[in-house]
Amino acid sequence: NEQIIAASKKHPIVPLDEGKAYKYGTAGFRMRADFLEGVSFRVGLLSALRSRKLNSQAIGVMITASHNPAADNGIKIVDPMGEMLEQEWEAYSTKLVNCSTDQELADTYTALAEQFKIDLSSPAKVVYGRDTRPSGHTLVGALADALDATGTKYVDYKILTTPQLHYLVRCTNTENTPLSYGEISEAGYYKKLSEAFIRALAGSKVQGTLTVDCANGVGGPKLSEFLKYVPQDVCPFDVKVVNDAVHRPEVLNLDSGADFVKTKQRAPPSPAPVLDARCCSFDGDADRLIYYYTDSKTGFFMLDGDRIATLAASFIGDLVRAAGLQEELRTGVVQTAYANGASTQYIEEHLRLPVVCTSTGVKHLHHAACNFDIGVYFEANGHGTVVFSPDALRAFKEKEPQSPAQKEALDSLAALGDLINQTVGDALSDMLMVEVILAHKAWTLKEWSTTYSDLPNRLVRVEVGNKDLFQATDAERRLSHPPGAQDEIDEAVKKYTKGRSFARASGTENACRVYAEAATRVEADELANKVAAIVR
Ligand code: NG1
Ligand code: ZN
Repeated sequence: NEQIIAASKKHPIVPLDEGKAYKYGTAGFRMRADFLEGVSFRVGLLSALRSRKLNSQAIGVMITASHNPAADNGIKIVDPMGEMLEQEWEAYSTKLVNCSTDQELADTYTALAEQFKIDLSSPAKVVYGRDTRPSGHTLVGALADALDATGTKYVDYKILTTPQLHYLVRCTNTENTPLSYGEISEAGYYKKLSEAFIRALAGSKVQGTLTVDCANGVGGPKLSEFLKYVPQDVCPFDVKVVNDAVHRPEVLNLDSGADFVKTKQRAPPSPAPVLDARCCSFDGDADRLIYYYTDSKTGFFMLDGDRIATLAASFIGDLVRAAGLQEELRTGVVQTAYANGASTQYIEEHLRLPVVCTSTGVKHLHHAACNFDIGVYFEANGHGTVVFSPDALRAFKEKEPQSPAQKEALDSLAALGDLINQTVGDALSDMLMVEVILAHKAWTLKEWSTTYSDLPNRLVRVEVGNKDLFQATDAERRLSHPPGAQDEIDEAVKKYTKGRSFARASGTENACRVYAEAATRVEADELANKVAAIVR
């Protein structure tokens, strides 16, 4: 305890304004970086406890603020299989971070250890990485001091994308087991992906050039590194990496990246859009992906998370049938209420696959996807992946094929199982998946975009006095509080053809969000405004 107190003095916590507290939110602790040094130290203490609680398995810590401005940063904890921290422990980290003195901090740490019967002399291990933000350097210093003070072993992987850190955590904890996930190194990640990419293409060729906007974040240098692992003679893959100025931290996420493209509904101004070029954008820590192109007649067209989910579900659904596994394996798609209604209808009626709707936040989607043998999940903002159950992975490798076509389908499925990051949404891995599917179908983005037409929709942010008054049920599609609000919304929605609308409190901002869709642009806007007025 003496050691913890002494180390903590070097990384004091910044008191917040009266009535405010630090909170482990949807994406861990996230705010202006100057507040985070003490937070990082305390997250180190918590990770050490969590590792000891889970039989000395390695815990991950990622330092990133994703698509947020360069002056922000964030800290989140990764559980042993590469999944998000268990929800109950979010509350313990919030508690530890909000201790007001070093003594209270040491006491709370000891009390948690006692509560969970943690042997503080047992081994503990933490692995961590950070994005390209300059503030990350100080934050990992504070983290390492906490790990030293608690006798925890650690590996500093330096600069990584968020999904790379998730990968490394899973590899570390599955080494030499039947669940082994890959070589425990950044190079191991590239080798696994490039090898699976070539296998999944199975001779199909990627057409034309792909331009990848990396939001001037960590995805740029990592994508360039990955490309060195793709032998151009075997597998020609023409990628133009743009917006990769990581040596200029002030331009991180500035007028670029997946969040810019999705919220502004236009291509990054730089480089100047080239007509019909196949383009995609990563976000600042490379866990979100959005595709788009600019057509000479119809202008900008975006293929977001909903489109990626439908593309993946359609391709994988066909493979499962071709492999004769449709009776054995349950395939499904998980979305949130923000998914365009046309995409849901397309999946249910055209692809004939079940759709599950969950609350906002990737951990909810991931969890629901794991209830399927093959679970495709994406948030509309481009964060998502496809998860395969152990039964599914076994079937791909062990089922006896009855024909060459069946063998081909099984091999493709096995390759996708290796290509698609099983721990978390991964822009690089998802991009390779999309490229494989487009190559197999010999589709351009235009052909992909004609599978269904989005319903016109509008998302508005409504400032409210106290957003906590707005409580939602039914996967956030209905308001239970304040009383009467939902009845008013229902009345408004009834008047519109194909109308759908809901309001909920944001989990990341102090505001409510209203979403509306309807048969026409005018109606969608009108409905959104009406519901916003009900909430305001
Ligand atoms: P909130 O603020 O709870 O709506 C937003 C995004 C989510 C998710 C989280 C975490 C929308 C409508 N919501 O959540 O999709 O990505 O941030 O980053 O885009
Ligand atoms: Zn991100």
